[in-house]
Parts: sequence; C-alpha cells; structure tokens
Amino acid sequence: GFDKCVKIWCSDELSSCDRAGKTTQATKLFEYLQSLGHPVKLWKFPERKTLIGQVIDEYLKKTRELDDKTIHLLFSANRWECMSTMKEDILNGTTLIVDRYAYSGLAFSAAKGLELEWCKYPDRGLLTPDIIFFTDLSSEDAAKRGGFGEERYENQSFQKKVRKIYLSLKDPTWKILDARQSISELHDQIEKMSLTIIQKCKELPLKEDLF
Ligand code: Z5A
Repeated sequence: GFDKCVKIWCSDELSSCDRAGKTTQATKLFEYLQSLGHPVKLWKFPERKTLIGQVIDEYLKKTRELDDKTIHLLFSANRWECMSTMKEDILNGTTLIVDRYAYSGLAFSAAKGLELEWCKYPDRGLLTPDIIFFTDLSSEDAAKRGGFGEERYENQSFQKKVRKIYLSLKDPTWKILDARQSISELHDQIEKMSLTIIQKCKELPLKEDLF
C-alpha cells in the first residue's frame, strides 16, 4: 500500500492526437490507483466548466471564432487558472493524472503555423509532469475509430501535422506507446510505469519549471 503521509509529487500527462485513447487510459489508470487506496485525481484540459473554459468550448464547437493567438492564450490561461488547486493537491500527496495539458497547446497551435517558441512562452512555469504518456496513432487509424466528430481540428490532414509536431517535442519524460494495442495491453504498460514513477517521485521537490 501507499503511505498517505508521504508526499508524492507526481503528475502523469497523456498526450496524443484525437481518438488515440487518452480518456480511456486516463480513466483506467485513475480507477486502478484508486483501487490501491492511493490519493489520485483526474484532470482533463480544456477544463470547460470555467468562464475561460466556456469560451474554449464554444470555439471548439465552432459557435465562436477567435484568432489563433487569442485561443492559444486562452488554452494557457485555462491551465493557469487551475494551477493553485492542482498545486495544493500535489502538496497534499495526491497524484494527478492529466488528460491533455500544455503539449496539446503547443502541438495544435504550432500545427496552425504559430511559431513554437511563441507558443511555449505563456505555459512557462506551469507544474511539470513527471512522466508523459503519448499514445501514438496515425491519423488514418484514428479515423477508423468511429470517424471524426464535428469539433474543430477533427480532420485527418490537420491531425497528421499535429502528430508530427508532438513527435518532434519528445524528451526523456515521454513514453511513446503504440495506440493500436488493445486497451488492456496499453493499460498494463501505463500502470507499471506509473507505479515506478510514483515511487521515484516520493520526497522530490515540486517542479514548476515547464518549458
Ligand atoms: N487543444 C488545444 O488546441 N490546445 C490546448 O491547449 C488543449 C487542447 C489542452 C480538445 O479535445 C481539443 O482541444 C483537442 C485539442 C485541443 N482537439 N482535438 N482533436 P478533447 O480533449 O475534448 O477531445 P480529444 O482529446 O480529441 O479526445 P477524444 O476524441 O475523446 O480522444 P481520446 O481521449 O484520445 O480517445 P478516447 O475517448 O479514449 O477513445 C476514442 C475511441 O476509441 C472510443 O470509442 C474508445 O472506446 C476507442 N478506443 C480507445 N482505446 C482503444 C484501443 N486501444 N483500441 C481500440 N479502440 C480504442
């Protein structure tokens, strides 16, 4: 079991293109850690419930138009407005699983042609994930999973660009997983690596130095 008195600074981020199984895997990991009695919370960005989140939701549903830089900054502000709550949870020993985070901001905005360095700046200093799982799926395979929906970005040529940018961003905290595997095969790998990183992160200082 886990010692609840021990501080565990850990956050897992799941990144990837559309339909690659992030939400499925994030939920399974959440349920698994919870079944072990481990303090854990699940976040999903954009957090559509806040005021900024509502504007983002309208943009994604195409009922509101915003220029590329404005929406980029709003996605970032949406993360910042959640930071104090997330930080408090981590300091209380809770592991956070985050379904999309700042790398989504980079990949989607850079795929529109915005300069990568410009895109990084607003997210600088966010809480830093200890491990990032990238469930990698080609846009062709993604399209086979019930087809794309009606939201903005849900088309094959754009997802192809996004994937290329994601893969150019990877560093040693990234674990690239082949999303064509079954849900349980993927979960087994994510589960093992998460338990290892949670142990490793015990008593390490909080990291707020993203980008
Ligand atoms: N965005 C941005 O531009 N800037 C930012 O800063 C942020 C986001 C944070 C939000 O979409 C959009 O905002 C997103 C990026 C942009 N746009 N796109 N594209 P969202 O987060 O609301 O939606 P999504 O991330 O695209 O999620 P999704 O379509 O729900 O995909 P998913 O979470 O990766 O997949 P899933 O829901 O777990 O699974 C999809 C289907 O595949 C489902 O039927 C599953 O049962 C099935 N599935 C899952 N795993 C498997 C396996 N292993 N085999 C077979 N079938 C599977």
